[in-house]
Amino acid sequence: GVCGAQRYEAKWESIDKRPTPQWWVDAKFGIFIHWGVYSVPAWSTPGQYSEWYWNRITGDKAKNGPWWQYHKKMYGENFPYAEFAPMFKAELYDPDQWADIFHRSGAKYIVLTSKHHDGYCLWPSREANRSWGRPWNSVDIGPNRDLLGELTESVRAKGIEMGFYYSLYEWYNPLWVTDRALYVEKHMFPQFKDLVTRYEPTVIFSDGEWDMHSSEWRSEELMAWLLNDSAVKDRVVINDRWGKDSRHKHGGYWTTEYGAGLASGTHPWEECRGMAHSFGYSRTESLSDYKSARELILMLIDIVSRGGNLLLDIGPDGDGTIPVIMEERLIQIGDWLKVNGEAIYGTRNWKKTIQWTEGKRPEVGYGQEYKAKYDIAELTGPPAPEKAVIDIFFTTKGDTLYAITPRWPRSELVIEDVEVSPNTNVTMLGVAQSVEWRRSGRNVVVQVPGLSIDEVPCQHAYVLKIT
Ligand code: FUL
Repeated sequence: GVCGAQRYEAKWESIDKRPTPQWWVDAKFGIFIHWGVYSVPAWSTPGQYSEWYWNRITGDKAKNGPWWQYHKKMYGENFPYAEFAPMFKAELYDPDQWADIFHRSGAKYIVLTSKHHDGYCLWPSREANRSWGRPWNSVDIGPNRDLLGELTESVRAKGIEMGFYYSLYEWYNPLWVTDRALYVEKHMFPQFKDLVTRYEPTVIFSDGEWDMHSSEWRSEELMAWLLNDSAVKDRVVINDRWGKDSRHKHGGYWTTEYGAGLASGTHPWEECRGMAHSFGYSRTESLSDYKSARELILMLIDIVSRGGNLLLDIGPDGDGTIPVIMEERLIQIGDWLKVNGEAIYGTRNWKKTIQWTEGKRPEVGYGQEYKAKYDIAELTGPPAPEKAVIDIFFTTKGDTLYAITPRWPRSELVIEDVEVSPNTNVTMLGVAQSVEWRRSGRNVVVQVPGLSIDEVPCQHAYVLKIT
């Protein structure tokens, strides 16, 4: 290799040794975007993914299930999914406005669906048209715009990293259905290389690892190309969804989905989920399905305190607008991060993390759990005794410990088992006045500043910085 440049072999053994680029581990908060032809019907049964519309109507047809019933009623039984493509107009799409919202949310990277399982591409992919035998990308049918290219430019102009979700497989691609080896060779390989070469994404969120033996995907070969020979080889971050059943085994960072995430940051990981129950926009969801700003902010804090990243999804409408509730939630998270971002970005988990492993957490999921634990207890539970040790999330950076409390602390806050020195200084982020503290055995007792309601630095959670 040139000047000792690292080269990877086309083997997971070799690829798995590649460290995740640090920018991503430091970034902590990204925005996932599921947008495509499915954003036209934008419909799901309760709790289901709207981006699966085509697959669900197909599956429901024989048994006259709810997805098929809806489709038949709205569009008629002879209306093929492909007919949604000309209806996907994105007529109000303003990528600069999207990028502005993303910037205000405090997110450091974006992951857009370049192509979901329906095979429709948001950039002018020649391979899509060729293997489908009809226009099947956003330049040739529907919006007549390079939706992905335009967003990439606007997002980068804001200093935010741009990445793509890319589904290896496509439910009904004619080539996939007839000859999988040829699909990989003539469709997937050139298409993926075109995407990477043209737009130079710094995150690849691969998906769709089902249905074949790992080796048939030849994904080790594709990754060796990405990490050795592409323009983004040094900066690009990859996830773990490569090959059949590879999650938490191969590739880069580990992914969880509408899950609890992992217990600690010993291996880079990221939890992805929407603000309600779907990734693609579902018009059937109402306010009560959406997480509150408080729930989302606590979710971010919790994940980061366990060394993970949050990739929070939005589902734009087929008309190109971001539903206002999603916009508002992003801005609310950004407002919190403006004051407290230093306790999130670039941090690592502390020695003490809450030991939740994926699947071990209560079924109810993050939002309701946070509600039960913090909000409801706060409103209806017995008043916490003075000097009570309350739930605290921790992050660290260098010699600094950040203690993040999910409610305004009582007059004294006890933080257990902290190393301090006589030079230790304690402040609260966003508060000018200094914070008094004292040792008590192995604990630090912090005297919380007495602020009036208009003096508190933010809502939802407060950060004590112990240096
Ligand atoms: C899953 C997909 O099937 C979902 O539709 C969504 O894209 C999620 C992030 O990954 O496996």
